[in-house]
Amino acid sequence: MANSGRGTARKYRVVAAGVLSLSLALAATACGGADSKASSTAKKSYKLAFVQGVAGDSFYVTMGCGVQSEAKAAGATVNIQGPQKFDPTLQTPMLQSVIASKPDAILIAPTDISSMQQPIAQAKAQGIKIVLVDTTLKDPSVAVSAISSDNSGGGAAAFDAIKKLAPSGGKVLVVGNTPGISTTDARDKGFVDATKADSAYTSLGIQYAQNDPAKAASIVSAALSKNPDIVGVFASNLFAAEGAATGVRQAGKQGKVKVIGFDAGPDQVKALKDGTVQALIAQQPEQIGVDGVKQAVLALKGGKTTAEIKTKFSIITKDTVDSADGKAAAYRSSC
Ligand code: T6T
Repeated sequence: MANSGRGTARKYRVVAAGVLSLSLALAATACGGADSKASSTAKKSYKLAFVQGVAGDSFYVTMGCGVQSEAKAAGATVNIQGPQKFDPTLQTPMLQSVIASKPDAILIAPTDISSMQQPIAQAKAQGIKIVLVDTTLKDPSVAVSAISSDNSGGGAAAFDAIKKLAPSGGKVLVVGNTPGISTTDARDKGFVDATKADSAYTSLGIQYAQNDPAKAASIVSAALSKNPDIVGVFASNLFAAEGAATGVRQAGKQGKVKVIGFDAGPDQVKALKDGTVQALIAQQPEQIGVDGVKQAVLALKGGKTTAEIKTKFSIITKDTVDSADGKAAAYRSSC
Protein backbone atom coordinates (compact mmCIF):
# COMPACT_ATOMS: atom_id res chain seq x y z
CA MET A 1 0.00 0.00 0.00
CA ALA A 2 2.88 2.37 0.76
CA ASN A 3 3.71 4.30 -2.38
CA SER A 4 6.71 6.50 -2.77
CA GLY A 5 5.70 10.12 -2.88
CA ARG A 6 7.80 13.17 -3.47
CA GLY A 7 8.52 16.58 -2.11
CA THR A 8 8.16 17.96 1.34
CA ALA A 9 4.87 18.15 3.16
CA ARG A 10 4.31 21.51 4.76
CA LYS A 11 4.25 21.51 8.52
CA TYR A 12 0.79 22.04 9.91
CA ARG A 13 0.04 24.49 12.67
CA VAL A 14 -2.83 23.82 15.02
CA VAL A 15 -4.04 26.89 16.87
CA ALA A 16 -5.49 25.74 20.18
CA ALA A 17 -8.56 27.60 21.41
CA GLY A 18 -7.76 28.96 24.86
CA VAL A 19 -9.89 30.07 27.82
CA LEU A 20 -9.26 33.73 26.95
CA SER A 21 -10.68 33.48 23.43
CA LEU A 22 -13.67 31.50 24.77
CA SER A 23 -14.48 34.23 27.31
CA LEU A 24 -14.10 36.93 24.63
CA ALA A 25 -16.56 35.05 22.45
CA LEU A 26 -19.03 34.79 25.34
CA ALA A 27 -18.66 38.51 26.09
CA ALA A 28 -19.38 39.36 22.46
CA THR A 29 -22.52 37.19 22.49
CA ALA A 30 -23.73 38.80 25.73
CA CYS A 31 -23.43 42.30 24.20
CA GLY A 32 -25.81 41.28 21.38
CA GLY A 33 -26.94 43.84 18.71
CA ALA A 34 -24.11 45.26 16.62
CA ASP A 35 -21.57 42.76 17.97
CA SER A 36 -23.52 39.70 16.92
CA LYS A 37 -24.07 41.27 13.49
CA ALA A 38 -20.32 41.82 13.24
CA SER A 39 -19.56 38.21 14.14
CA SER A 40 -21.97 36.89 11.50
CA THR A 41 -20.28 39.14 8.91
CA ALA A 42 -16.87 37.86 10.02
CA LYS A 43 -18.01 34.26 9.53
CA LYS A 44 -18.16 34.93 5.78
CA SER A 45 -14.38 34.56 5.66
CA TYR A 46 -14.40 30.78 5.47
CA LYS A 47 -11.52 28.64 6.62
CA LEU A 48 -10.75 25.88 4.09
CA ALA A 49 -8.26 23.03 4.03
CA PHE A 50 -7.00 20.98 1.09
CA VAL A 51 -5.48 17.56 1.80
CA GLN A 52 -3.62 16.30 -1.29
CA GLY A 53 -3.11 12.64 -2.23
CA VAL A 54 0.66 13.12 -1.97
CA ALA A 55 2.91 16.14 -1.50
CA GLY A 56 5.19 17.33 -4.28
CA ASP A 57 3.19 15.77 -7.16
CA SER A 58 2.79 18.40 -9.90
CA PHE A 59 -0.81 17.25 -10.43
CA TYR A 60 -1.73 18.24 -6.86
CA VAL A 61 0.54 21.28 -6.94
CA THR A 62 -1.40 22.55 -9.96
CA MET A 63 -4.70 21.70 -8.25
CA GLY A 64 -3.48 23.69 -5.24
CA CYS A 65 -2.93 26.72 -7.51
CA GLY A 66 -6.62 26.56 -8.49
CA VAL A 67 -7.65 26.08 -4.86
CA GLN A 68 -5.60 29.10 -3.75
CA SER A 69 -6.78 31.45 -6.47
CA GLU A 70 -10.46 30.57 -6.00
CA ALA A 71 -10.18 30.76 -2.21
CA LYS A 72 -8.67 34.23 -2.56
CA ALA A 73 -11.51 35.27 -4.87
CA ALA A 74 -14.02 33.99 -2.29
CA GLY A 75 -12.25 35.80 0.58
CA ALA A 76 -11.48 32.44 2.22
CA THR A 77 -8.26 31.20 3.79
CA VAL A 78 -6.84 27.82 2.82
CA ASN A 79 -4.30 25.47 4.34
CA ILE A 80 -2.74 22.99 1.87
CA GLN A 81 -0.79 19.88 2.79
CA GLY A 82 -0.26 16.30 1.66
CA PRO A 83 1.31 13.12 3.02
CA GLN A 84 4.81 12.11 1.96
CA LYS A 85 3.44 8.95 0.34
CA PHE A 86 0.17 8.12 -1.38
CA ASP A 87 -0.84 6.08 1.65
CA PRO A 88 -4.00 6.13 3.83
CA THR A 89 -1.99 5.32 6.98
CA LEU A 90 -0.21 8.66 6.50
CA GLN A 91 -3.19 10.63 5.18
CA THR A 92 -5.49 9.63 8.08
CA PRO A 93 -3.52 11.28 10.93
CA MET A 94 -2.99 14.33 8.73
CA LEU A 95 -6.74 14.57 8.17
CA GLN A 96 -7.37 14.15 11.90
CA SER A 97 -5.12 17.07 12.70
CA VAL A 98 -6.90 19.14 10.05
CA ILE A 99 -10.27 18.23 11.64
CA ALA A 100 -8.93 19.33 15.03
CA SER A 101 -8.19 22.77 13.57
CA LYS A 102 -11.95 23.16 12.85
CA PRO A 103 -12.04 24.29 9.24
CA ASP A 104 -15.40 25.08 7.65
CA ALA A 105 -14.72 22.77 4.71
CA ILE A 106 -12.13 20.20 3.65
CA LEU A 107 -11.22 19.38 0.06
CA ILE A 108 -9.53 15.98 -0.01
CA ALA A 109 -8.16 13.45 -2.51
CA PRO A 110 -8.68 10.17 -0.62
CA THR A 111 -5.71 7.81 -0.99
CA ASP A 112 -7.90 4.71 -0.77
CA ILE A 113 -11.50 4.14 -1.83
CA SER A 114 -12.35 2.10 1.33
CA SER A 115 -10.02 2.93 4.18
CA MET A 116 -10.46 6.73 3.94
CA GLN A 117 -14.26 6.39 4.21
CA GLN A 118 -14.39 6.37 8.03
CA PRO A 119 -11.84 9.17 8.69
CA ILE A 120 -13.69 11.41 6.22
CA ALA A 121 -17.08 10.51 7.79
CA GLN A 122 -15.61 11.71 11.10
CA ALA A 123 -14.91 15.11 9.56
CA LYS A 124 -18.51 15.33 8.31
CA ALA A 125 -19.76 14.36 11.77
CA GLN A 126 -18.00 17.50 13.12
CA GLY A 127 -20.13 19.64 10.78
CA ILE A 128 -17.30 20.16 8.28
CA LYS A 129 -18.35 20.24 4.61
CA ILE A 130 -16.45 17.70 2.51
CA VAL A 131 -15.53 17.99 -1.17
CA LEU A 132 -13.80 15.04 -2.86
CA VAL A 133 -11.28 16.17 -5.45
CA ASP A 134 -9.65 13.81 -7.97
CA THR A 135 -10.07 10.49 -6.15
CA THR A 136 -13.33 9.35 -4.58
CA LEU A 137 -14.76 6.91 -2.01
CA LYS A 138 -16.93 3.78 -2.17
CA ASP A 139 -19.73 5.93 -0.77
CA PRO A 140 -19.16 9.51 -1.97
CA SER A 141 -22.44 10.71 -0.38
CA VAL A 142 -20.37 11.88 2.61
CA ALA A 143 -19.32 14.79 0.37
CA VAL A 144 -21.30 17.76 -0.93
CA SER A 145 -19.55 17.27 -4.27
CA ALA A 146 -17.06 14.89 -5.94
CA ILE A 147 -14.98 16.35 -8.76
CA SER A 148 -12.74 14.32 -11.04
CA SER A 149 -11.71 13.63 -14.63
CA ASP A 150 -13.57 11.02 -16.65
CA ASN A 151 -10.93 8.46 -15.70
CA SER A 152 -12.54 5.48 -17.38
CA GLY A 153 -12.94 7.51 -20.60
CA GLY A 154 -9.30 8.57 -20.26
CA GLY A 155 -8.19 4.91 -20.16
CA ALA A 156 -10.23 4.15 -23.29
CA ALA A 157 -8.74 7.23 -24.99
CA ALA A 158 -5.26 5.91 -24.18
CA PHE A 159 -6.10 2.67 -26.00
CA ASP A 160 -7.35 4.66 -29.01
CA ALA A 161 -4.03 6.50 -29.06
CA ILE A 162 -2.11 3.18 -29.07
CA LYS A 163 -4.35 1.93 -31.90
CA LYS A 164 -3.38 4.94 -34.01
CA LEU A 165 0.31 4.54 -33.23
CA ALA A 166 0.48 0.72 -33.58
CA PRO A 167 -2.39 -0.03 -36.01
CA SER A 168 -1.31 -3.63 -36.76
CA GLY A 169 -2.16 -4.68 -33.19
CA GLY A 170 -0.09 -6.73 -30.73
CA LYS A 171 0.62 -7.00 -27.02
CA VAL A 172 -0.08 -4.11 -24.66
CA LEU A 173 0.77 -3.63 -20.99
CA VAL A 174 -0.65 -1.35 -18.28
CA VAL A 175 1.62 0.07 -15.58
CA GLY A 176 -0.77 1.10 -12.81
CA ASN A 177 -0.43 2.69 -9.38
CA THR A 178 -1.89 0.63 -6.48
CA PRO A 179 -5.23 -1.19 -6.43
CA GLY A 180 -7.81 0.73 -4.37
CA ILE A 181 -7.22 4.17 -5.85
CA SER A 182 -10.42 5.14 -7.68
CA THR A 183 -8.80 7.20 -10.44
CA THR A 184 -6.04 4.87 -11.58
CA ASP A 185 -8.26 1.78 -11.15
CA ALA A 186 -10.85 3.37 -13.49
CA ARG A 187 -8.17 4.31 -16.05
CA ASP A 188 -6.67 0.81 -16.00
CA LYS A 189 -10.09 -0.80 -16.40
CA GLY A 190 -11.08 1.61 -19.20
CA PHE A 191 -7.90 0.68 -21.06
CA VAL A 192 -8.07 -3.09 -20.46
CA ASP A 193 -11.78 -3.27 -21.40
CA ALA A 194 -11.10 -1.41 -24.66
CA THR A 195 -8.13 -3.70 -25.42
CA LYS A 196 -10.19 -6.84 -24.82
CA ALA A 197 -12.90 -5.57 -27.17
CA ASP A 198 -10.37 -5.43 -30.04
CA SER A 199 -9.15 -8.86 -31.19
CA ALA A 200 -6.06 -7.38 -32.87
CA TYR A 201 -4.60 -6.61 -29.42
CA THR A 202 -3.62 -8.81 -26.49
CA SER A 203 -3.78 -7.43 -22.97
CA LEU A 204 -0.82 -8.41 -20.77
CA GLY A 205 -2.78 -7.10 -17.80
CA ILE A 206 -1.88 -4.52 -15.15
CA GLN A 207 1.30 -4.36 -13.10
CA TYR A 208 1.42 -1.98 -10.15
CA ALA A 209 4.33 0.44 -9.64
CA GLN A 210 3.00 1.96 -6.38
CA ASN A 211 3.77 5.53 -7.41
CA ASP A 212 7.45 4.64 -7.67
CA PRO A 213 9.13 5.57 -11.00
CA ALA A 214 12.01 3.12 -10.32
CA LYS A 215 9.53 0.28 -9.87
CA ALA A 216 7.68 1.28 -13.04
CA ALA A 217 10.99 1.26 -14.95
CA SER A 218 11.88 -2.25 -13.73
CA ILE A 219 8.35 -3.53 -14.54
CA VAL A 220 8.72 -2.28 -18.11
CA SER A 221 12.31 -3.59 -18.51
CA ALA A 222 11.28 -7.06 -17.27
CA ALA A 223 8.13 -7.10 -19.44
CA LEU A 224 10.11 -6.13 -22.54
CA SER A 225 12.70 -8.86 -22.01
CA LYS A 226 9.94 -11.46 -21.48
CA ASN A 227 7.76 -10.15 -24.34
CA PRO A 228 10.03 -8.32 -26.82
CA ASP A 229 7.05 -7.94 -29.18
CA ILE A 230 5.10 -5.56 -26.86
CA VAL A 231 3.77 -2.74 -29.06
CA GLY A 232 2.39 -0.40 -26.43
CA VAL A 233 2.49 0.56 -22.75
CA PHE A 234 -0.16 2.58 -20.95
CA ALA A 235 1.19 4.19 -17.77
CA SER A 236 -1.81 5.35 -15.79
CA ASN A 237 -0.34 8.15 -13.71
CA LEU A 238 2.52 10.59 -13.55
CA PHE A 239 5.04 8.41 -11.66
CA ALA A 240 4.18 5.28 -13.68
CA ALA A 241 4.69 7.27 -16.89
CA GLU A 242 8.01 8.67 -15.72
CA GLY A 243 9.30 5.15 -14.95
CA ALA A 244 7.81 3.54 -18.08
CA ALA A 245 9.70 6.04 -20.22
CA THR A 246 12.94 5.12 -18.42
CA GLY A 247 12.27 1.37 -18.88
CA VAL A 248 11.68 1.74 -22.62
CA ARG A 249 14.78 3.94 -22.98
CA GLN A 250 16.93 1.44 -21.05
CA ALA A 251 15.71 -1.39 -23.31
CA GLY A 252 16.76 0.68 -26.35
CA LYS A 253 13.19 0.57 -27.66
CA GLN A 254 12.55 4.30 -27.64
CA GLY A 255 9.95 5.10 -30.32
CA LYS A 256 9.47 1.41 -31.21
CA VAL A 257 7.30 0.65 -28.18
CA LYS A 258 4.56 3.25 -28.00
CA VAL A 259 4.09 4.77 -24.54
CA ILE A 260 0.96 6.65 -23.52
CA GLY A 261 1.13 8.36 -20.14
CA PHE A 262 -1.63 9.81 -18.02
CA ASP A 263 -0.78 13.30 -16.66
CA ALA A 264 1.43 16.07 -17.98
CA GLY A 265 4.03 16.97 -15.38
CA PRO A 266 7.37 18.52 -16.38
CA ASP A 267 9.10 15.09 -16.70
CA GLN A 268 6.31 13.71 -18.91
CA VAL A 269 6.44 16.75 -21.18
CA LYS A 270 10.21 16.29 -21.50
CA ALA A 271 9.78 12.58 -22.38
CA LEU A 272 7.18 13.54 -24.99
CA LYS A 273 9.53 16.07 -26.53
CA ASP A 274 12.45 13.63 -26.65
CA GLY A 275 10.30 10.94 -28.30
CA THR A 276 10.28 8.34 -25.48
CA VAL A 277 6.56 8.93 -24.89
CA GLN A 278 4.16 9.38 -27.80
CA ALA A 279 1.08 10.88 -26.11
CA LEU A 280 0.03 12.32 -22.76
CA ILE A 281 -3.47 12.46 -21.38
CA ALA A 282 -3.55 15.73 -19.49
CA GLN A 283 -6.16 16.30 -16.80
CA GLN A 284 -7.36 19.71 -15.65
CA PRO A 285 -6.15 19.77 -12.04
CA GLU A 286 -6.39 23.55 -11.71
CA GLN A 287 -10.05 23.43 -12.76
CA ILE A 288 -10.71 20.63 -10.25
CA GLY A 289 -9.28 22.89 -7.53
CA VAL A 290 -11.36 25.89 -8.62
CA ASP A 291 -14.56 23.82 -8.81
CA GLY A 292 -13.75 22.24 -5.44
CA VAL A 293 -13.59 25.60 -3.67
CA LYS A 294 -16.72 26.85 -5.47
CA GLN A 295 -18.69 23.80 -4.30
CA ALA A 296 -17.38 24.10 -0.74
CA VAL A 297 -18.33 27.78 -0.49
CA LEU A 298 -21.74 27.10 -2.06
CA ALA A 299 -22.41 24.40 0.54
CA LEU A 300 -21.31 26.70 3.36
CA LYS A 301 -23.70 29.39 2.13
CA GLY A 302 -26.55 26.87 2.07
CA GLY A 303 -26.71 26.72 -1.75
CA LYS A 304 -27.43 23.69 -3.92
CA THR A 305 -24.23 21.83 -4.79
CA THR A 306 -23.55 19.42 -7.67
CA ALA A 307 -23.01 15.86 -6.44
CA GLU A 308 -20.68 14.86 -9.28
CA ILE A 309 -18.63 17.07 -11.59
CA LYS A 310 -16.55 15.60 -14.42
CA THR A 311 -13.70 17.74 -15.70
CA LYS A 312 -12.17 17.35 -19.15
CA PHE A 313 -8.90 15.83 -20.30
CA SER A 314 -6.89 16.48 -23.44
CA ILE A 315 -4.39 14.44 -25.44
CA ILE A 316 -1.03 16.08 -26.06
CA THR A 317 1.46 14.80 -28.65
CA LYS A 318 4.87 16.03 -29.82
CA ASP A 319 3.06 18.01 -32.53
CA THR A 320 0.81 19.88 -30.10
CA VAL A 321 2.98 20.18 -27.00
CA ASP A 322 4.29 23.63 -27.96
CA SER A 323 0.92 25.01 -29.07
CA ALA A 324 -0.99 27.40 -26.79
CA ASP A 325 -3.36 24.55 -25.81
CA GLY A 326 -0.48 22.14 -25.20
CA LYS A 327 1.31 24.68 -22.98
CA ALA A 328 -1.89 25.44 -21.06
CA ALA A 329 -2.47 21.73 -20.42
CA ALA A 330 0.98 21.15 -18.86
CA TYR A 331 1.08 20.89 -15.05
CA ARG A 332 3.04 23.32 -12.88
CA SER A 333 5.69 22.68 -10.28
CA SER A 334 4.76 25.91 -8.44
CA CYS A 335 1.97 28.51 -8.64
O1 T6T B 1 -2.91 11.03 -11.85
C1 T6T B 1 -2.89 11.88 -10.75
C2 T6T B 1 -4.15 11.69 -9.96
O2 T6T B 1 -5.27 11.89 -10.78
C3 T6T B 1 -4.20 10.27 -9.37
O3 T6T B 1 -5.32 10.12 -8.56
C4 T6T B 1 -2.94 9.96 -8.59
O4 T6T B 1 -1.81 10.21 -9.39
C5 T6T B 1 -1.69 11.56 -9.88
O5 T6T B 1 -1.64 12.43 -8.80
C6 T6T B 1 -0.39 11.72 -10.66
O6 T6T B 1 0.70 11.35 -9.90
